[in-house]
Amino acid sequence: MLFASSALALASALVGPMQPTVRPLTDLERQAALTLPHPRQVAWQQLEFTCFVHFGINTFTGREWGTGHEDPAIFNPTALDCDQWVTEAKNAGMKLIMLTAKHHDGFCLFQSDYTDHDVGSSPWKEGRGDVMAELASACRRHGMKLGFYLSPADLHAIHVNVYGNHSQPAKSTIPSPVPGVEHEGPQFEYVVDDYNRYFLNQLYELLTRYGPINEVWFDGANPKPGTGQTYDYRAWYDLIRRIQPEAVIAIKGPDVRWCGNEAGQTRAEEWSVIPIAGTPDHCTWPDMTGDDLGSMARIEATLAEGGWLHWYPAETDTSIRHGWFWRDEDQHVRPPDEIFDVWERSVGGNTVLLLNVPPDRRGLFADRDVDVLREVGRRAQRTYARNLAEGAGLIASATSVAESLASLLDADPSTAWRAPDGVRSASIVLNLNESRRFNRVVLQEDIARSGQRVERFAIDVWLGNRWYEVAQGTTVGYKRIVRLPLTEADRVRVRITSSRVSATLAEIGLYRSVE
Ligand code: FUL
Repeated sequence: MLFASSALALASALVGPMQPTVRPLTDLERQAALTLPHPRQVAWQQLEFTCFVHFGINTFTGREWGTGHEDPAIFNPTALDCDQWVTEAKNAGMKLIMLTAKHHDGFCLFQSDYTDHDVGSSPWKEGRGDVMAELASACRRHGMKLGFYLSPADLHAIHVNVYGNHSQPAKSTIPSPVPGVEHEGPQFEYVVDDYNRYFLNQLYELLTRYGPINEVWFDGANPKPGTGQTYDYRAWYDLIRRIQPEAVIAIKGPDVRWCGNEAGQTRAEEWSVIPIAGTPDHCTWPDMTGDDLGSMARIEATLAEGGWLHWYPAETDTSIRHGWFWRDEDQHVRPPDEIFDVWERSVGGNTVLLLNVPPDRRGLFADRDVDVLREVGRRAQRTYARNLAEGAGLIASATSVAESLASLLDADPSTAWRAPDGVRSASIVLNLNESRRFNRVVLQEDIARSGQRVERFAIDVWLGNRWYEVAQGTTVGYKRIVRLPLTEADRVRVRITSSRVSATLAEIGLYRSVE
């Protein structure tokens, strides 16, 4: 259906010329616009689509949360092949794979010197296998980035009296000495209790043995709260920063925020500049599940109570299956339409999509999951292969203080068009030279240099002899994908109707979806 069809044309409004906003700049607004990401957060955001791999003891019991009493003998994948995971993830367009190195049950998919509850005690490869090592070398072979999830909650460690044992913090060397094991790498000292020492030693193993790590993932879930165990997050973060400073620390950490649900829902307005209570050094990174996390009103209220502004972008984590772990042949696998819808809303909603694909008992992505991944990758690739605005003539209502207008079509989000300070609304007209049919508009901001500024925008098309508004939106951030009915026009106008400090955009794209 073309946009020009009567129902939609009637519903759209005639849009008049832009009036520049003349509200004076406040310090708070400046502070919000000047809150910038760390380079490691920019690099992470540019990954766009990443893969979670839930695999472990639960794969062999059919449970979502294990008990910690499982016998390592049940872990025995018959055909584990990390090259298959990485190849399929790569074909889907994913740029990082993150393994559940240890889930809440405490069983480790890597060879740990600090526990027997690991792959070393399993029959898989006669106890000499290491899933993290196999994944790391497959990632190296295929140019994929690597991350790991190390569950803070650990039921097995409760059973062996390491977790929640009320031990006193003691000065501890990391890596702690182990009889018969030579440690050659750097050493660190922390004053920590038994579980935090165990956890730091495992972090050390994961951070030093498997090459570059780009994401470390901690959650707040705990199947057995109330043991009195506390986590020394500051020591954990310190160790990660010292060994792998490029790695973002996600969820229960300062670099990447949980989107707030596991269903793939996204916010209409997604800010990466977030007001937090107190300073980042003392923040405990609580779950943030509300609709409004970063409006100016919220910033004002939080900062009035002594809060801080922090670049804290969202990650949308959801599973391709019903449940995080592979369970059985009948387990529901979400169809490509649904996953592609999540992909467009999350990648195109200023978040990174972390899609979980759980290997089966063979240690392979199952055929049904692979089919979905391939189809999602095909649609994303084909839909967004060619910007139909390429070569368009550009006219802006405001002069530019950054690079020229041409940077809007140069496929490089690190070059941007930006109006002078105080000009918070502006419009950009694209003259396409000929009629083009499109149903996706992609907008981007240069987050590395201008942070996140756009608060509201609208899109108009020229039909006959006037502009019709076809879409409205709120935030843009790293990337906003606007979905429209199929529209045909030779002139398109992007109006930024409100922004912080100055209107800006780094990229504008027009695309047509491929079924
Ligand atoms: C949660 C865990 O409890 C789930 O089992 C799963 O790992 C999910 C990604 O994080 O906190």
